[in-house]
Amino acid sequence: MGDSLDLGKCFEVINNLVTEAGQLIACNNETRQEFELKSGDIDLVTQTDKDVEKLLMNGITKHFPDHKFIGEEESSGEAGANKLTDCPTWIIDPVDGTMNFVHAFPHSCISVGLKVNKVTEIGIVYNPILEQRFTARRGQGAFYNGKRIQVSGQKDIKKALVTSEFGTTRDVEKMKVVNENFAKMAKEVHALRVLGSAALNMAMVALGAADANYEFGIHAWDVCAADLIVREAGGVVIDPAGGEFDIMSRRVLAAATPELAMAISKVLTQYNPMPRDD
Ligand code: LIP
Repeated sequence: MGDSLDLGKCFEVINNLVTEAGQLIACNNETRQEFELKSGDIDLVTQTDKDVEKLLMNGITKHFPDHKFIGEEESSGEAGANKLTDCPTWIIDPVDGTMNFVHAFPHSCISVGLKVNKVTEIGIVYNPILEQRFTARRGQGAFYNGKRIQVSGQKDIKKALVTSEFGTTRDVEKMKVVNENFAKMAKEVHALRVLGSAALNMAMVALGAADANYEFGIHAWDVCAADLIVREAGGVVIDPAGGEFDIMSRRVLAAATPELAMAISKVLTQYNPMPRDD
C-alpha cells in the first residue's frame, strides 16, 4: 500500500490543511480560552483542539480514505490510541501547547507526522499565531517558512541553550525527577528555557536557536513530526538514556550533535512514564 503512495501529494494536502486549521487557532488566540480537564488539572483541552483535529482528519480522509490516525484528542477517549501499523498513519497533535493557547501566550502549534511502514516520511510543525512553519520530508532536508535550516552544531554542554518542560501532570514522583533535572541542568548548561510546547522546542533545535531539548512524559503526537524535522536539519533524536529513540516510550532527547546528546544524557536522572503510548 505504502509503495504506491504519492508522498508529494500527501505533503501538499497536509500543508494546505494545516494552513486552514491554523486559522482556527490564530483567530482564537486573542482572548483566553475556555477549557476542559483531561488526565488532571494541568492537562487541558479546548474546543479548538477538537475542531482542528476534526478538520485535519476529515480533510485527510477525503483524499486518502484508507489512511489511519493517531490523534491526541481521539486517543484521549475511552478507546485509547490506535495501534501503529505499517499502514500510512497520520500522527496528529491539533494544538501542542494547549496551556499556552488557553492563556493567549502566542506559542502553540499544530504538529502532524505521516508514518508509512512505521517510518516518518513527512513532518510539519506550524505555529499559526506567529506564522512559524517547520516542514520536512524524509531525505529532503528541513525548512522554516520555506528556507532550508540546519542545527547549530554545538557539542559543548557548557555553551548549550537547552529546552525542556514541566509536562502536563503534577504526579509527585514525576515532578521530583523534573525538578532534579532542572537543578542539575541549570548548573551544567549555558541557558535553560521552558516555553510550553514540546514540538516547538524540538523545532527550535532544528532551527539552530536551541541546542537541545529533553522531556519525559511526551506523547507520540508531540514528537513525531519534530523528530523528522530535527534529523533532516542534521540533528540527532535519541532516548534520554542514550539508546535509540522509541516514539511510543514517552521519552525524548533531541540535540544538535551526538556529543551534546550524550553529555546531556549523562547528567539526566531517568524516568519511565507509564503507560507507554502502545
Ligand atoms: C504538551 C506540551 C507540553 C509538554 C507536554 C505535552 P499538549 O502538549 O505542550 O509543553 O510538556 O508533554 O506534550 O497537551 O499541549 O498538546
